[in-house]
Amino acid sequence: MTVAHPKTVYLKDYQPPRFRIQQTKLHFTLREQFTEVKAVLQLERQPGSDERELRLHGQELQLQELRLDGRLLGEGEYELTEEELIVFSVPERFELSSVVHIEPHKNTALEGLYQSRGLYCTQCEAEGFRKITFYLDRPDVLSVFTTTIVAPAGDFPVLLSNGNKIESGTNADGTHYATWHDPFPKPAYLFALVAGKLSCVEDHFVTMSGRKVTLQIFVEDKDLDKCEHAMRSLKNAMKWDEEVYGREYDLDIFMIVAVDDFNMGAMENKGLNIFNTSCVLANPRTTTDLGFQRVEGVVAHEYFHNWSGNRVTCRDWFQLSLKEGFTVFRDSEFSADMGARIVKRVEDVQLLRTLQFAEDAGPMSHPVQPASFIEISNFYTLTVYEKGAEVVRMIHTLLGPELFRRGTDLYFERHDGQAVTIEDFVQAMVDVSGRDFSQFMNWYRQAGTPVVKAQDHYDAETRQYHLTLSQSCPSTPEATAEQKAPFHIPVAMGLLGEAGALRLQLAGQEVDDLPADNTHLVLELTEREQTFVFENVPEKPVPSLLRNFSAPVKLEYAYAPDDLLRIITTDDDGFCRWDAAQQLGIMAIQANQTDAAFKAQDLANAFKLVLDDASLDPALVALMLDLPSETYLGEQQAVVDVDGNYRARRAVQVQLAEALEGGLRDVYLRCQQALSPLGDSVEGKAIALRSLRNRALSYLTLLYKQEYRSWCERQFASSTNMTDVLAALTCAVQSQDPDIQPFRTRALQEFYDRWQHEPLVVNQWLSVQAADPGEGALARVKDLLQSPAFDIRNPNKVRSLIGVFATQNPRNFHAVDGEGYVFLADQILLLNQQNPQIAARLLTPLTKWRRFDAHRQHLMRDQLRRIARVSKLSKDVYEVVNKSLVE
Ligand code: B3K
Ligand code: ZN
Repeated sequence: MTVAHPKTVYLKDYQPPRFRIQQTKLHFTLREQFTEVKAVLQLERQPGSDERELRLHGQELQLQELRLDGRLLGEGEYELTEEELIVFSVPERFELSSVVHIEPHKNTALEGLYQSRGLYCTQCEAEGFRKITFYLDRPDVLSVFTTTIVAPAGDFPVLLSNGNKIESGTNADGTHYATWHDPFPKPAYLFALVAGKLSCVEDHFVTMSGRKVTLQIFVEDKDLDKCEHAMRSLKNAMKWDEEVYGREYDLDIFMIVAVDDFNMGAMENKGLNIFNTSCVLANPRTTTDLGFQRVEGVVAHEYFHNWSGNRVTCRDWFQLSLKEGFTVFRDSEFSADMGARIVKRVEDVQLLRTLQFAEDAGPMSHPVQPASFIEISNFYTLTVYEKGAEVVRMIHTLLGPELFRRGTDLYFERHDGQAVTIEDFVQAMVDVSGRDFSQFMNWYRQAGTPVVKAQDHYDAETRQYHLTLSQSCPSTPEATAEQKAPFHIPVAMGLLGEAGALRLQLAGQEVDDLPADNTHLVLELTEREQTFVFENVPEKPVPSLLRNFSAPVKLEYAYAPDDLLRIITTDDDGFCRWDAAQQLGIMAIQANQTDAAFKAQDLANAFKLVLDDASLDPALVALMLDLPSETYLGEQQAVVDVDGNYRARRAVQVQLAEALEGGLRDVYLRCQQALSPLGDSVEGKAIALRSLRNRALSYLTLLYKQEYRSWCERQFASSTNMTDVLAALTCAVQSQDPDIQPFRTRALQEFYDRWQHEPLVVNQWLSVQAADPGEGALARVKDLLQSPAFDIRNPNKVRSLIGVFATQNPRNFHAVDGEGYVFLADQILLLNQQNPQIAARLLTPLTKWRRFDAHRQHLMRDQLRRIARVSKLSKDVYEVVNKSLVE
């Protein structure tokens, strides 16, 4: 859709639907040139409404026939616009039947019904169903669907839709058909259809009430060896949701289909999840450990939606976080339970602090419950998902696990089968706890990342410790800093003495009422400034603040290096330990840039303690040894110092490698030894060891020594799992060692030759090169764009090459000649018509122009303006470009 001046939709304008659709009967005939869709809808006016005019959504549909209660409607009885079908006069209860033609093979936007490598599939969320048939395409219209698919039996042996298959058979003309019925009323965005040549892996799960559910994963034949992990993850997720949330699956069958061309990770269609191949296929030979973890998380996420999203759905799209924030919280706790809890937490926080905080501070900043949008596809954001999950996590922290569970029980029970709001979710929490959440709602309604400043004072005479917390929130498009009301912020904390955690006694508390091990507290900051006084504090403590990242805020406290060392060595909160290492890393990098007192050698001393601490999980050690990314460093600066950050970070890495060489060698060899009996296992222990070993290798290859070059070569040649192979290849590409170049060239070629027929592996190969910080990377990316390894119609390839270049290669993307920006804008303009959702996503790095120096600002804005001038902009691109150009 291209619209000259797209209109803004507001939450405050919400109106309930005027009609209900009791039954939806769909009949698809798949033909080579077009698909015929017949829809028979049983409609009913909402009680209390006297509306006679019926308006249905519909886009790019060729209407063939329209009948009301069986009578063919004449031209004067309805009107067709670009976006609607208006039937001028309808009775109270009636049947509307329509026949339309659509052209899935021409659908490059991958929204609605489209083809991916010959396979028919759908993506309807948020507003794709209107590209399939005329309908009330809004989440608060729930209907019971029966779907028949007719297609040539030879090319499309598998025909799937939601619910249970109730009929199938063959026709004399070589076609066959299947009819599916879904007994659960659902909004149209959860509709799905798949037709094609697919193979299937089958298993089953017995639910807590003893029902046997058939589980099927459909993939191309060549991928049958990559389904085991997804199946295991699915069964684990089903069990976990029963145990942790008391939620049981409700149909007799649960299907997953893998497709190659998909705009995002996966989609939770009722009973028939459709997945991007990248989020379902996994085999150690082709998939990294990170890939395995992603499959586990996404499979669980989509499964969890069956309750948080499908059984209880959203009233309107402003409530998106109702299902997404909650479901991300659920999947992240699931992953934490399946693997290393602290590692998962750190990864989530890294994502939030580098990318969501940047979104919150940029021109597209919006509340978790947005107040308006032009194109809803632009609001599937880190704010709605990740910050939304943090907000649910805070409710969990404030209520504790038992009350929280009572709250979710009440929510599911009260709203089963309904389309509800974020307020309904919070109300359930209020009702079980009796607590007041009115101030807490600011988290949903105000955008921006709050800043919490902590200051303290210790009085040795009175043995009192004063901790003063104050909060503020920067201006965002919807409100200035002054207009913002204070947030209700849970600040989890402890106090560390020289010999470990101190007992906490707040002023006014009786010692006898406190448990002996009272070393952890959740303070609730609700005012702009509050002071908390602790009694009987025996020594000046180091505060351990925002434990487990208890709120999505920026915490400011003037830690001295020694304070951070104390946290790193004695805190029992893994997040605070990791964060303290990050802060030391920032100090060392800044010192490199400014010549301050804290030196890389001091950091090396701290890292040595980490390396030597046998009690730490190797995966956490690997994370602690990783310096803050260039992007995160930029986040801490008023004006991002692109070149300085790259140079200083690299310099500190080299100094660390030099200072810690012996320790890193030991670690590499020790991990290698520990791994040998584990082979290519993808269990937690092996994953952790590989991550630490590969961290060591990445440091050692910065030393430009023959010995480590040969370690790298050997690892590349002899490993049989993709994690280790790709880590070695990445080291060769990232290290600027001139003597590693011959190996690098050879390895890249060998890798491609070996894996060219595995698209997901080729994508990783594209990404490694896209992230190459070296000179000439852009030219190589452009060459790759023309190579058979790339295809601009495939979103995974676009993300792997163009997306990675623009987001993970700051040095080349932000090159002073502006060529990186021109390149990105060129690609966006190519994609604008073809796939608007992907085009709009790619814009993100350019929208951050305000964060850079005047020269780069100018160049970035030039490209945004160049895009804005194009007359046929999709709504998606129009919204992002125009919002980011607002002065
Ligand atoms: N609900 C889908 C996202 C749909 C995005 C549409 N543009 C996947 C998920 O969050 O589970
Ligand atoms: Zn989701």
